[in-house]
Amino acid sequence: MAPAAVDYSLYLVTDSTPAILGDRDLVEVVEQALQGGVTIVQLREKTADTGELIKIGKALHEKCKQHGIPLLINDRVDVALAVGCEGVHVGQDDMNVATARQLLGPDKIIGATVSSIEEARIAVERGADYLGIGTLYATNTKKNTKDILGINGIRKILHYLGISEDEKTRNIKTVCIGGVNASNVQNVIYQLLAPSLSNPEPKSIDGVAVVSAIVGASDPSKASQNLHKLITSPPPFSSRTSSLNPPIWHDDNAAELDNIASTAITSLAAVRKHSPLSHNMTNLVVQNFAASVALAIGASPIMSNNGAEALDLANLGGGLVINMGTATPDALNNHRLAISAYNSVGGPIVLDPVGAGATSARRSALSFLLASGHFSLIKGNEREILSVARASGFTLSLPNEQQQKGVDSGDSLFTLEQKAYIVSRIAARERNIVLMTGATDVLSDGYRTCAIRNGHEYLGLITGSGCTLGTTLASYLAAAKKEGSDAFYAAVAGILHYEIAAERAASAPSVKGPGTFIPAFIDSLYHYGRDESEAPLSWLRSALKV
Ligand code: TPS
Repeated sequence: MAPAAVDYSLYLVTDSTPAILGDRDLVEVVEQALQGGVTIVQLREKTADTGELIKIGKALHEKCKQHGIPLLINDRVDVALAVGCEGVHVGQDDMNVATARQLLGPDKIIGATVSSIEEARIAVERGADYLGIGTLYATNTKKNTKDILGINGIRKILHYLGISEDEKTRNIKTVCIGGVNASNVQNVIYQLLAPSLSNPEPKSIDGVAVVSAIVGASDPSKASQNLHKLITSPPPFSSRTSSLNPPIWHDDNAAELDNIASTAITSLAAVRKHSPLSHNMTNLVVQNFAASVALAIGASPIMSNNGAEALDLANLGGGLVINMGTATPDALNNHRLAISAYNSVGGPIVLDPVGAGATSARRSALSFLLASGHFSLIKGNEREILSVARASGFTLSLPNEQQQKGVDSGDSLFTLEQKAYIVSRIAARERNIVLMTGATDVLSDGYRTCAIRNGHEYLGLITGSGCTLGTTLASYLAAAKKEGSDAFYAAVAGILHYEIAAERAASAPSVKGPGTFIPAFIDSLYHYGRDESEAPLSWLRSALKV
């Protein structure tokens, strides 16, 4: 088999330690994995004698050949030669790739473990056919790994390879490894796919390599089959439109305004029709207010910070808001459980990285959350979104930036064009929607970017207005998912509902300031769109400030 023709998509690496294999026979476990659909196998035995290793290698090679799947041997070129299999995989402490190539010749497959750009550069230069990039996530299978790279670390190496002027470097095959399993594999691949437009990373990952998710599974065949299915089908959270509409920069684009107004009406109707669950993991300070807002817009609130019940709640088809207001280790653990629960059923998640740039604990909490799964929408003020940009791997340096104080946004650091650039680049990279709030809100899904100038200053003078915008957005996204409609327009519709209601409440005769604004705002959220049944489009059209 020519090295270039190899399918790296589901790469099995074996392990005979009792903690993973149990008392089962390795050859049988690999046979089951082959039946389940693994596409390449590596025999990795750190303790067996040479004779024993050759024996297992030959047995595995027979099985692999029956399935037309290549077998590689970890570290041992001599064993690969004795077995007559398709190649070797070498780690940083093993024989170097150039020597292995000399011994094995040009037709065998040689892979190398790399955890940095420099290691990747050297492995390609020495003639590797593919790179095993890791460690992605912390794993019990290999504790002595130098680096936990996370998605961003993998991206940096892919970026280096993808922009190279050398064709061999650009075309090198890659898999990532470390802690990959059924609960995160789709997210991993999704986040490491090169987007087709606004292409921040020019190179995609070619596959995932796993040890314990298959060898340690009670049914290795089913586990492989399931991983194979997850790898080859789009993740439930990928429901984005494929139409590449031009950016919505318009004060004067009447057709687009009508489109926004009419989708705002249908999105609102969908929220009221489905009354989706709005699951809030949020601060004690805002729970009461968030529940009232959810009820007023037509959703069904539940305030639960308990990760253990997140899967049951996710199965009810609603949306989740994660508010990073209290980023304690306990809270983060509950968040992680909830993220994987909602990701597993494709339920929308809104991340509100409150005060993300303010302390180093919050910065690491944000990185932890971003590494835990996929968010449908990330919303925050300028400084929070700036922290998201950094945590997502962008290097941004701004001359006049001060450290963030508290959770208030302070004066604007950016022009509108800069804001649009930042949100669209993060959205393209995270493959989601990013909203930067402020006097002008800017949101983008990486394809379309929109500025909204509705809202009222009183929103900045009450507690929890940011959090409850998150509540509103999660409800709109959940309703859009039930309808199968466009999440970006649903997010625009949610923002309009919230901000136009605020404008109306602020001008009510009873409102004298932020205190009296709160009850009027809840009334206004409730009445929004109900009193205008005669001409729904015209009232919205006149209220829009996009
Ligand atoms: C293709 N390696 C890095 S992490 C890890 C291993 C074996 C353990 C993953 O276990 N890339 C390739 N082959 C290798 N042997 C390595 C890297 C080294 P789990 O999936 O249980 O987390």
